[in-house]
Parts: sequence; structure tokens; C-alpha cells
Amino acid sequence: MGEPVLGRRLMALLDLFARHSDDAGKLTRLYLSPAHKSAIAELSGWMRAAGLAVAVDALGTLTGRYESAQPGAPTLLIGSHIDTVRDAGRYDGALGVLAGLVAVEELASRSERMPFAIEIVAFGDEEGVRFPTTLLSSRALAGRFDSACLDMRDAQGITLRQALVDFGCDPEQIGAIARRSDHLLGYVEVHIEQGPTLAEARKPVGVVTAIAGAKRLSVDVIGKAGHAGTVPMRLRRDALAAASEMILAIERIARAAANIVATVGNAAISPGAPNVIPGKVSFSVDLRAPNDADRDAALSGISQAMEEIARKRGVRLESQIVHETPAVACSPSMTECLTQAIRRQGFPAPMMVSGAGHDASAVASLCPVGMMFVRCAGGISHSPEESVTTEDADVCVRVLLDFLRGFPESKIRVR
Ligand code: HGY
Ligand code: MN
Ligand code: MN
Repeated sequence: MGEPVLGRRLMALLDLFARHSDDAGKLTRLYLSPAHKSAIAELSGWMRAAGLAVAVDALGTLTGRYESAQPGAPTLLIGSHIDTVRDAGRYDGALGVLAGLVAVEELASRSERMPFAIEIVAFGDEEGVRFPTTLLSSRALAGRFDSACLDMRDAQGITLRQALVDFGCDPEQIGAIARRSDHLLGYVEVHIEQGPTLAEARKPVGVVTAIAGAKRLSVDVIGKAGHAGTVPMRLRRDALAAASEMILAIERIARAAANIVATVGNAAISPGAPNVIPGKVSFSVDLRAPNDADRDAALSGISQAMEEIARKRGVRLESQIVHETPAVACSPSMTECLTQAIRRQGFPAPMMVSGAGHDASAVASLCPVGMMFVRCAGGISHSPEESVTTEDADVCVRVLLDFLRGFPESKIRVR
């Protein structure tokens, strides 16, 4: 295998891109934050330098368009997200956007045009860390933006609507983001696996056949605050003790099921003083399964258990579903094209189901989606220890180029 020139370029861009963070000393890039703003400014410059036409939509999604040799040709989208979790790794999301950019840079350097246009898409909200929902930008692209989200507030009480205005976007233009499916060939997302399968199998890339569905709950447990020194234990309605029992019940129910994962990743205690019995606890529940029926069965068990605990402890339970993404199958033809490109590049193409959610889940309602996973060390992700090798970065760009050059003429028609 020759010098990993394309891999080196991709890793260099990823290292530069990782500087755009809202937290000193670690990588946190929240939706519509100053880091998001500076990230799309730098990415726009790289896109323009490669000859792409750049645009930012009303939700802050950045796109870079590389025209086809044929006017009016359909468009292939290549994208992922550029927001991150808190104290994140630098490859989750950004890898898929920048791998697409490096591939188009290579085409442009050879003045090579495809029989379709290519648009690199950098979605601003996939993680759903800042606002209590997720996939905002990709759902809007698919014409499924829920305007009720505009009134959602972040931890500082800022509404999505205000955050968009502060970012320089016009919420009134969100409806214009939706794409027409008849001009799209499909959407390809290159993403780190975020699991150990490829690392254990010693394979650089894999092909995703399906993406697990997810439901997110926002749970409030309302008890009664009181003096830590004077309220007898038998008279307490301790919101934190009740929430803790609920969280252990959630873990027990998920462990008992074969293919369920449940996570309580966020919790807030109020009033939050060491000498005050907690009056209210709010926590998130992230619930996933490869199929929606199993996930919903687990959700029903969890809801019953929480209600029983609330009754027993005399606290009030308020639980609402704040986000739902159905399990999604990737397009068999896009999957086949990716598989063939991987094999032409001389690598095995293991088929995989993604336990992590991705923008492809939202875009799948708009056009055929395909996903390629890239090995990450130990499967570690959502952590600064997340890492990818230059050689695997090189493989993913070369496979992407092969996929583009080998995209079957028969599929290149305006649907
Ligand atoms: O949570 C997820 O699965 C994705 O990383 N946002
Ligand atoms: Mn991701
Ligand atoms: Mn992620």
C-alpha cells in the first residue's frame, strides 16, 4: 500500500478542526456555540479553496457543493455532524465531513467531475447535548423539523429560536431547508464505529446495514425539600433517593433484556445543598434497541417500575418522551456500492448494525442512505481517548473515492 497521503491530509484537517472548542483544554463543540461558528468559518474556507460553493442554512448547517459535469444532474450528499458531546473525541462526526472534503479535494485537483453533483453536509446538531432533542439539522433537511423545538431551552434558559438568531440564522427560513428527494441520489456517511468490533476483527472499515432506534425521556421526580437535620427519615419524600431507586430499576430492566441499552447520562438535583433534603431531581433516559418493538417493551417496563417507586415513596413522577428516532435500515443498493468499493480497494467489508445513532437515521426518510464505519482504537468514543490511525483514515478516503467513481450509471437518474 502506498504512502497514506490522503489519510495524512484528513488527519491534519481533523487536528486543526479539533481546535474549535467551547471548553479550554478539551473538545466540546455545542450546537450554535462560538466553537460551532468558528468551525464552520474555517470549514467554509477549506471548502472554497477546493472549489466548492458554500452555504449555511437557517439551522446553521454548512454545505459545500461540487458541481457535476452535467447541468441538472442529481446530487449525492456526503455528510455527518460537527457538534460533539462534552469532553469529546475529535473523530465522532467530523471524520465523515472531512473525509468527504478530502475526497472532493482529490477530484478537484484532477479536474475530475462526476455525473452527479456532490454536496458535503456538516450538520450542527446530532448529539443533542445543548437542547433536549437531537438530529435537529438532519431532520430539517428531510423536511421533518418540529417547530415546537424552537421553544426548547438550553441549560442557560436560552430558547433554540433565540440561539439561532444570536448565531445569525433566521428561524422563519427553516421551512426552506427541506430537500426534494427526486433530486437526490442518496446520502453517504463515513463514521467511526464507536464500538470494538472492527478493532477486534483487525479490519479497517465495515458497512452499516441498520442503525438502532432511540428514545430519550426527560424525567422529573418531585418530592419535598426539607432540613437535613430535623426531618425524621420516616417523614421524608426525598426526590434523590427515589430517583436513585428508579435509575437502578432502569439498569436492572435493561440488563435483563437481551438487546436493550439504557443510559441515564444527565441528572440535576435541586435545591442541591448538602443540608437540604432534595426536593426535585431531573434526569435523562436514553433507551435503544435494534428494533422498536423491543425498545418500547422495555420502556413500558421502565415506566411501570418508576411509577411503582413514586407511589411507594410518595413523590410525584413526570416523564415525557423528548426525542424518538426509529430503527432505520440502510439502502441495500448504497450498501452494496460501498461493499464493492471496499472490496475493490482490497479490504474485507464486514456488515454491521450501528448501536449509535447517526444523521443517516434522519436522512433515511428523504433518500437512500449508506454508512461506512471506520475502526477506532478499542472502540472508544465520546471520550478524548477516541483515536483513528492515519492508515485507516487513508483507507476510508480511498474507498469513498472508489465509491464515487464506481457509482453505477444505472442509478444516476433523477428519481
Ligand atoms: O448518541 C449517539 O448514539 C450518537 O453518538 N449521537
Ligand atoms: Mn456521531
Ligand atoms: Mn456521538
